[in-house]
Amino acid sequence: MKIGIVCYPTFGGSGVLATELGMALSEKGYEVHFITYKQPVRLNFHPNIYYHEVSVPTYPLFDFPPYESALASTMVNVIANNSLDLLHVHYAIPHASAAYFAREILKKTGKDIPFITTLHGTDITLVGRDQMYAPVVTFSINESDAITAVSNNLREETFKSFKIEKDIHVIPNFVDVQRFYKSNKEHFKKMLAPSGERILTHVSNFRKVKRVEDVIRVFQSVREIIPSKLLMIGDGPERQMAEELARSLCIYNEVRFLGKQEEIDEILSISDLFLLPSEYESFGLSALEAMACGVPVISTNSGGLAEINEHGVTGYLSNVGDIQDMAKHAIHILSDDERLQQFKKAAIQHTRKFEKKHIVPMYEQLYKEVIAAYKSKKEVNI
Ligand code: GMT
Repeated sequence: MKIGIVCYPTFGGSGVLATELGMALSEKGYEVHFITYKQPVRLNFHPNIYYHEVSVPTYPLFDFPPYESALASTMVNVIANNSLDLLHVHYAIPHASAAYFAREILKKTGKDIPFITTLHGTDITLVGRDQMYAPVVTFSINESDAITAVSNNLREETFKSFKIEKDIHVIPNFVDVQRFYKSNKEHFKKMLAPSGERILTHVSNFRKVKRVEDVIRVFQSVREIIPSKLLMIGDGPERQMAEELARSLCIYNEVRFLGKQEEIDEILSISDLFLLPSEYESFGLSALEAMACGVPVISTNSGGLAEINEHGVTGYLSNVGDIQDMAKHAIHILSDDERLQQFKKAAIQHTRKFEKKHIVPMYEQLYKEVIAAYKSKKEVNI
């Protein structure tokens, strides 16, 4: 089977998941064609993987270069030239509408193929809900040959916010446990926490929805009781604010801003606790990756987080903005070695059901069903 994958190539969760999925499929013998404007960050070489770059020619007339048209045209060319069987787009905007456009263009040549849209979160909850985008998002989701969402919560949110006329399949995100596991990096830990301090970690794209200010404030309360260090991984619009806050609270020396990192698994391996106080997470892939490395999670209870973080078992859930509650739970876990070990073990155990080997076959099954249904629909229309 030949599959086209369209995603954002950046450090965001949707791009990471799409890349991991494409790599997993290529290892299983599928031919996978990535169509993006830049090489996805986690994309490794594999003989079954092809990468097609979307280039957007500019012209002085264009204040806004027409990316969606460039993407749709690239999709048309890649599908036709490589005889793809299916297109799988991750993140609705503008990937689903570009896929619809490409499919309709290809119908004229008889080379059209079905497309699946996977909803990831902010495409529905933030961007998608803006009335500006609603007509196009609703239409292109409904025109998809199948729709998937990464959590039950996102499925419900989508039905609440848009007039969706089809079912939405829930296929949760997955983690590659060959890469995300607790490895021995004690020498590295000693460098960052020379006096045996506990290490708390946050990974995100530092957008407002992540509430990075809460990360700093929770850490401030924890370190008053427990000697600890905070590692801030990632970059984005709220980073400067977070750095200034850490300075103004006089804890800057205890906080390391490490920027974007590719070897996140190594950093997670030396971490004792993961903080994710987001306003909303459809899923929280970064928390799942942390748990796979044996790191308990302190998160909010918003969105799909309760579907991956089990309260009192793999970590704790608090209301959005309840810094005191999050700090109380963090201190509870970190203040007792035995308890910390118990949470670490439970975190690893809990990630088992989200392993790549269980989730990727769910996509494979859907691909087969969608291709078969599309073929028989085409035959009826001939
Ligand atoms: O918010 C991000 O970190 C980026 C965003 C994206 O689309 O790239 O992540 C969304 O998709 C991830 C993968 O499915 C989910 O794990 C994140 O929870 C989700 N983010 C939000 O819902 C805010």
